[in-house]
Amino acid sequence: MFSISLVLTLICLCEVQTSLGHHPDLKNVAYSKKVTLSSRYHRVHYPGWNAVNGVLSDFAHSGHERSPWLRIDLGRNFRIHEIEVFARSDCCTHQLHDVDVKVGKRTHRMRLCGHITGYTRTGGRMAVWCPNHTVGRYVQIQIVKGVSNYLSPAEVVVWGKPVHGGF
Ligand SMILES: [Ca+2]
Repeated sequence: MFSISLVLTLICLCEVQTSLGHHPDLKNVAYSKKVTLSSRYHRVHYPGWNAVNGVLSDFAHSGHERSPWLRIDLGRNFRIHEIEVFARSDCCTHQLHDVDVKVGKRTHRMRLCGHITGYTRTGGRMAVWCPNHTVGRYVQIQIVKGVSNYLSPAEVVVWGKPVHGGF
């Protein structure tokens, strides 16, 4: 026999799974996927995986270079709707600025999904909405302005769904 509390618990769990504010068909398809950084700040700390672990208090960190990038391999093609990039929450918002967000079925054929101009606040969120019918396996963010930069996002969230329905 269902109790009211059990029903409420189930409703809450469903909301966590689908994330408030997004269509229920969409999920963060980047979560726990493979991440490649163009370079590493540290041999052990701040790996690319920190950008897809669902934790906003840690971050991935590239080395110092002109146009550092971070690429997520979603494992297979998804229909991509929105991509959110969260800045690190402890400091250094200047390390996340002027970013190209690209999506592609192959790493050498990436298309621009959107561009983020300027900076955000500490711990802030930037987002781009991809053109309709954007499909891809790889998502890449890259700083495209300035002579020398670090790239240190706390999290990259990719809202997508399977190309042919069903997870
Ligand atoms: Ca993180």
